Amino acid sequence: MIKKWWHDKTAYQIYPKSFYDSNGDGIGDIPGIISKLDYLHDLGIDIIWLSPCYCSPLADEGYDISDYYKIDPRFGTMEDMEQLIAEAKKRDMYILMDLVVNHCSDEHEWFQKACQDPDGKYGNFFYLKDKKENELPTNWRSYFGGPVWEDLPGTDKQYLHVFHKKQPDLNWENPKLREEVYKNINWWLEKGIRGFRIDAIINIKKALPFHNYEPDREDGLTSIENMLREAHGIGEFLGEMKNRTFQHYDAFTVGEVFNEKPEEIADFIGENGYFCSMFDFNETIFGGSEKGWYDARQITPDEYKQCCFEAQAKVGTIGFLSNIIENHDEPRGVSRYIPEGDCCTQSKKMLAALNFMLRGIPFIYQGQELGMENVPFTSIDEVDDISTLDEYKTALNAGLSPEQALTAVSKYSRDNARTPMQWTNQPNAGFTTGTPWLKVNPNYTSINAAAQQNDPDSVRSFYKQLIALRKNVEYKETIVYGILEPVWEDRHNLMAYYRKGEKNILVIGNFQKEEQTVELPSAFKKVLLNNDSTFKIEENQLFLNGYQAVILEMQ
Ligand code: TEU
Ligand code: CA
Repeated sequence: MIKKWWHDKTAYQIYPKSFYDSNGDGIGDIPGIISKLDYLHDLGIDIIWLSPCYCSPLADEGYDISDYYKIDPRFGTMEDMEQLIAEAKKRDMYILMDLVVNHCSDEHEWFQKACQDPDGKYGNFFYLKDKKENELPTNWRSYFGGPVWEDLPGTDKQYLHVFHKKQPDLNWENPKLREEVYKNINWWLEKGIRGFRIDAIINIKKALPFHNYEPDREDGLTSIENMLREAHGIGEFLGEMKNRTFQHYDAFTVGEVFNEKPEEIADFIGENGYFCSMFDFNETIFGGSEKGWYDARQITPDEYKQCCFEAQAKVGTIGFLSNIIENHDEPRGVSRYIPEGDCCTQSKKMLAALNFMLRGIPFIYQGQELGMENVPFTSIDEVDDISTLDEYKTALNAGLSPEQALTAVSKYSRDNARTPMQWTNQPNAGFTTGTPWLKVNPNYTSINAAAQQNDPDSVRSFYKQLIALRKNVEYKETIVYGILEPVWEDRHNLMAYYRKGEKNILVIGNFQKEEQTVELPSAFKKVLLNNDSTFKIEENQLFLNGYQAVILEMQ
């Protein structure tokens, strides 16, 4: 395997709006990020992925871009961005931007021009269809609810949007559109960013010609996934994009890829893949229901383990997954994967160890290193996220009471991850001196960075140790490149695996509050990390306290 600069890195996702507000307007911003670079550097972070901070009406919080070449004034200026890149570089850190090119904003100039002249150049940047009375071009349901078709203002046409109506899909079949995308990517890479996280990219290839699919809900519509399953040939776009852009800059790219088929993994993330890496979403999609969030099923520890191992087995040594516990689209992992009532410092550290030591690139989402938890929403009015609002409606339509619907969507709300970062126990968690754009989780008085930074037993300190272990010259080779081999796969509430390479590392997590004992397959050499104050071993019998996790170097 050819070694790449990004293989041994640890990445951190920043959701700029909620990270740190430097000027008191209640919105996080780039100067705020700059002022926290030392915090991230101290944690051991190498790569920072910024969720979008381009000009945007923020209908989908920045994933609706109205100008790909400008920073939204709410987040700062281009000079701020340049300074961020430079300051990161000084600390040997790299910036990734979010590449959102399945769609733009309906306030983008291209879309405005398409409205003015739908038959002209820019009309062909989008998917437009003639409007018919009482009939939509297709019965596809958008990811955020309702049909994917909307009237193109001032015309007798309709446009396609697989996400929100303020996010018109870009027509990748049009080479002129693709040229514009590549130009933009190269422009940013020239500026010194080191790569991209690539948003919703599997949606760029549509099954042509458009047609209806079997409805799967009472609204008569059908999930977009039914169309995507039939869409073939995305590789032509992705290969071209890579050749025209990323490849020339040795950029690090992580695709937001769902539903790839096993035989496509090498095409996506093999040595010559379209991307360097892609996220493992196996755990996050588990238990999902076609009906909506209200019908989703909670994952158990055994299922969590299976999901991780399944993804690892699929990829093997073909490439590198990017492993996450959460992101800005997901609830907080500690609230989701740790059984209810058991969420505590110890179990949070266990989850961290089990996920972090998987083969792949670890991505930490802001606040994850503090063990930030889901938010107790008391009213749907506290929710900003369009996806949650739609799922709430879906739950009501299915007959749930408003209270039940709120409880159901609260579990999965994207806003769980979007509340302001908890810096201190001061008002608004020290995130802003003004009024935060989104409610702060009331538990900031106990869960915050200031309290954890100098506490050797904090969740943050544990993350710091995990990152340090990944960088440790003695173990690095094994942690980065070693193969992963599950152990005791059938043991209930126990997740354990080897990382084998130059060294032999065994990761074990007792995924329950009760103790359990395991018989080590060989003698151990050294305890590399332990989230518990005790380490009890007799002969080769290892006694694990509830939610104890250990990382051992084996003979
Ligand atoms: O998400 C893409 C996506 O396919 C979904 O998983 C989405 O997160 C889910 O439907 C929400 O409940 C990406 C971004 O990560 C997300 O924030 C954006 O909203 C979306 O694309 C559109 O740009
Ligand atoms: Ca601000």
